[in-house]
Amino acid sequence: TKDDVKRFFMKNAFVILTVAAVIFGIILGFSLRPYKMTYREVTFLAFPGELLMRMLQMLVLPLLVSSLITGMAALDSRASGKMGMKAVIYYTTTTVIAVFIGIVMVLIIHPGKGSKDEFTKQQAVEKVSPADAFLDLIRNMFPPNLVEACTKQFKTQYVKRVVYVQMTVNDTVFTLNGSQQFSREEMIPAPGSVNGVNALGLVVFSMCFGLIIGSMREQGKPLKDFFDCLNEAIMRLVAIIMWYAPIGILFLIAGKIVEMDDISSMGGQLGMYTVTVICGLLIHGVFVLPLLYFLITRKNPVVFIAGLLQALVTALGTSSSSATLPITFKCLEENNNVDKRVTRFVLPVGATINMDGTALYEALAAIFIAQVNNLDLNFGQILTISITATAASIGAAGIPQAGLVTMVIVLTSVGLPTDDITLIIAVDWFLDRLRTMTNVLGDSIGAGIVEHLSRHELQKKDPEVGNSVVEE
Ligand code: DAS
Repeated sequence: TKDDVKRFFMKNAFVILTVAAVIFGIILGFSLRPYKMTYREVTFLAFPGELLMRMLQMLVLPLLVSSLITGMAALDSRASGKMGMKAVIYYTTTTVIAVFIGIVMVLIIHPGKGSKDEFTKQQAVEKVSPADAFLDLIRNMFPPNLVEACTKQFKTQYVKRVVYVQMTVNDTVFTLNGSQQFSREEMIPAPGSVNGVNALGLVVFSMCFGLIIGSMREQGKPLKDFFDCLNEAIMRLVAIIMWYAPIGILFLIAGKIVEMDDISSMGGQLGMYTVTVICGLLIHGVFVLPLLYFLITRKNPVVFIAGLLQALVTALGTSSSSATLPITFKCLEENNNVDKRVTRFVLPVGATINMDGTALYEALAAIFIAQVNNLDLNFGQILTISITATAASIGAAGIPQAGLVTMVIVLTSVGLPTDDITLIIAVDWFLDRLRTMTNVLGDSIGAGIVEHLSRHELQKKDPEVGNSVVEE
């Protein structure tokens, strides 16, 4: 009947609009390609998409801080300790599985044929020794002071869209678009930094701060209520932005399709490499994660993933799991009814350090580069790659092409030429979107699994009525 259709449309409006946006974005993109638009015209075309990115990025840090603080304050230290342990075990397990899949796929398909002649060398990438990259990671967990964490601009330039014109590696000077000069800090996103701000530091601080407020009980209530209210206000802002998201995604995708190189320019090896990455991400995202969800929760993973469609498409459009975070919250809490005390705790941490897609990709790409250089890696080197790929994915920020940059750690750990990252940059804008979708899927399924495993603790305490039993 008419109101059935109306109800169906309202319930699934976002999904329908977003999928339609992707389809129209692709159609618009391919219909504009023959006009060979200039860089400026493409920027104008993608402008509505840029606005969506900025709106979401604007919300990420207040959302991350307020949700983590309220999430931690809602749980007592024992419950959050247990939940944190389950989350860390899930993150480690799925990331190791993802790395294993990446390595097996690249060894089986063997896309690298030991020659580079078909690749057009574009630019070199700055050498970063694994040691100082790791130190950066640890250092960024403890910002010198909160103001510094919030304001210290790492001057992070998203490694995206701009085409490297020439990069001299020694004096680490980068020239982009033929004019601006950027220093190392500006080009290599500090591990865990989002929008130029040290999200990793804020995650660590917010978790500790939230736990302390929770332990202060009545005395901490004003602050707990403040952050609860802040979180609620931000989520209402997200609800408004979600109506704009389909428009933004349409133009993001159209702009990208107009801008991308001719698919035919992708040489045989690069084509096979792309196929290998896609196969690896599909096995992990379509098979491993849903199976894990089903085995642990005994619930239908298809229904759970259908509720995430809006977030997955936003990840596809923005290629940033941090920018997608607000939408991921909405999908999990409203479509999949995951307990807020779990999402507020697991999602911000997951979006910052749990990146299965990135880990799979970095291990796979490193071995592909070895194959292209005709280097046979021994078991020890492959083990080193799997460890550094896991660490690099933890260090990668949830911003576009962060995984491409932290891959420098993986390559230097086994003495592979970091310049060869340029061989895969041509397809990275596309593969980044797929691995970001895998990252968001991994975080979301993690929230579902952690909620299921913590259902006993959660039943004892209900956030609506605080930690005490219901007043008579
Ligand atoms: N784009 C990153 C993210 O947002 C992933 C990556 O670069 O590997 O998750």
